[in-house]
Amino acid sequence: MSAGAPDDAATARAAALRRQLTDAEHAYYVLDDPQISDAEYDALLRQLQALETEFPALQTPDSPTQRVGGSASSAFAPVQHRLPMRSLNNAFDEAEFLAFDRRVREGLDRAAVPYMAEPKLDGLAVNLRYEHGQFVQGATRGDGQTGEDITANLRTLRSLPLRLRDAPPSMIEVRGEVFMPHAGFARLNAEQSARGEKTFVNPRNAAAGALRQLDPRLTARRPLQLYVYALGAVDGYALPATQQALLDQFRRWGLPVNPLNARVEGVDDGLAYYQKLMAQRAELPFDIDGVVYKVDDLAARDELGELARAPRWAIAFKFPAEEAQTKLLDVEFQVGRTGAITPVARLVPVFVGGATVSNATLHNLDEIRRKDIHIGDTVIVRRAGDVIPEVKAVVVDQRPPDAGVIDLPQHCPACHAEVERSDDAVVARCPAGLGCPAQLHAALLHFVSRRALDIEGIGEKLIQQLIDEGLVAEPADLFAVTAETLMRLERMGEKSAANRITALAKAKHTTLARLLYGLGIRDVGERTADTLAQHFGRLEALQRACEADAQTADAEKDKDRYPQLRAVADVGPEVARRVVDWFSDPHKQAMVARLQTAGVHWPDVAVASGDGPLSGQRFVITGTLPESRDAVAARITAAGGQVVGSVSAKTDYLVAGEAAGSKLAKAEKLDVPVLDWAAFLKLLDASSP
Ligand code: 5U1
Repeated sequence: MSAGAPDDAATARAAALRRQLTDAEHAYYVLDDPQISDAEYDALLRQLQALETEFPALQTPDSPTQRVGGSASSAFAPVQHRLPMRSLNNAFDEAEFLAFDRRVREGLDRAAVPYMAEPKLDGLAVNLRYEHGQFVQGATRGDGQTGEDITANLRTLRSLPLRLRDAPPSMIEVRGEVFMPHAGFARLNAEQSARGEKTFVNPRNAAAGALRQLDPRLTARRPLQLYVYALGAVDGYALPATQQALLDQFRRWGLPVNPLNARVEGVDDGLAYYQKLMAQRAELPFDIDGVVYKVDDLAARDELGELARAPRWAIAFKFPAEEAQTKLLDVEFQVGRTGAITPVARLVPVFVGGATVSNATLHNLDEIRRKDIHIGDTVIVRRAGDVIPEVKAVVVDQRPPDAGVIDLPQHCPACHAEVERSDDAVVARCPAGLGCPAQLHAALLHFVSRRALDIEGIGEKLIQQLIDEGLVAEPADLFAVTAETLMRLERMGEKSAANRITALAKAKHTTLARLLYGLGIRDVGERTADTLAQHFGRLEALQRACEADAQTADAEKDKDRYPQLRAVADVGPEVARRVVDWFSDPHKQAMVARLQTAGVHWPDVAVASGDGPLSGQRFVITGTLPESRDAVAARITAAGGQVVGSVSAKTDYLVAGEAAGSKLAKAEKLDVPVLDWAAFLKLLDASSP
């Protein structure tokens, strides 16, 4: 190692590396436009570290190598805030939000007031002080007057610039929220449990714990992020006119600002923003618990003034709580369509996420052990959007002494067959198939469902009665049900019974994809069913392929197993095995034959000929188009193209209609060309001879 002074080349190289690394951090956290991979970033950082070790004189306080500095301390020094860090008043419903807007409009004597609407992050508020562009101090909110000095920990956040860009004022304090995104939280908890350490209940607690680490090296390992949203004390800076302009200025200084922030013109616009954000909430990469509305015009804020605790010019309109505490009364086991036996929590009813929840899924025994759930525990229940409620965590220190251990049952709770356990003993399965009333019930419900045979008017209760009366033991039996039977069982009127019989008759004319989905083959969802139908075109072709592939089940090499099924787009070895096993079972073969005898029929699907103008091209169809999905697929296959269910890097085009959702987002992410209806017709036209 050289202890001498750095030469010009080393100095220039260190400066270039520092710039590259800082630019990469800025691109990633502020512009949300990563320029280099994590591995490249790490390699550059190591180069800079090596240079700085060789020539310590090259080290600067704002070098990206200096994020983790100093040693562990025993306490955080108090920081007196130069301006109080106020909190926000809350609105818990629309009326309270409208009342806030009324007060603001009356206070300002204006007909409508524009606001900046910003997602309310569920993290920890911090105050960051920059002097002459350098980050010099970071503090928690504390009681609003006095916080704690957590500078060393905050320096480890790569989203926090150590030096501001673009001519910053001589002294400025910015305020924002430190939070942990979901992906990092999941990774952290997985690492914690792999090490046998305590997992965190939610990202907020994990973020709080990370910021309060006495050793900044520990904070540095926690995936924290920052968004800034307000100004504290400033010297030498003339305020812009609006919050929107202030946020733009923050961005120019290189500070990270939430891209979901938006200016709304008044309450109606504000409510639309709230609804839109709430709908996106489950898919966002971080937790939010509402929307903050701030009067956009900064001069108008002065007119309105502040109360001791919170400003008059802002409000947090909270989302309904998605988490609540309750008690786990018992665990019951439910048998699903494929025989999987899943534990379900019976809870003291609790209002959460806008609904009363008294049952929640516990997934499997592995999950129960990982979360350390016992009967009698106080648990945190989560319900987000349409997602099934789940027990997220246990409040361990409230566990009663007689809390009960949960174990899988030995026998199926529905048919008492001895259960089969997976090798790791965490999943139990009832082996009785349709002989188990619970599996039969679930299988029939699936068969009649909207995306399968779509038989209207046949619901859970009726199916249960038909099973109880011994009238149906498999899907084909449904077509033998008569109006007289229905009128007797359900005590329904003649007209209603006739409607159901008509629905059954109508459902007999179906599609191959719907049938394959409706059969309930494990791992064959709607997309796979569709892909299988497109690929084979006829049921007999699929059956023949399964027959041939069954001969390869014991092949030594993985790649020699199930070649015909694996030739289908999106079908991997596991799904191939499931499909081959299903069609090789004589009982299942007979079941399909009986459906055909009962009159269930479907047209053949045009199979990609492979030699049309679109041959070799893979299409995905999504959204509402002027023609039915089947018709669009037929156009594609007629031109030699292939229709697959899901968007991947191998997809050539996404044909997207109105209200396209996640597939469109994925295509855009993967740079898959997206065709609207007009562009699709143009492509077909251009391809036709
Ligand atoms: N997005 C956002 N969150 N949040 C929290 N803005 C915002 N403003 C706050 C708080 C406590 O306080 C204002 C009074 C600056």
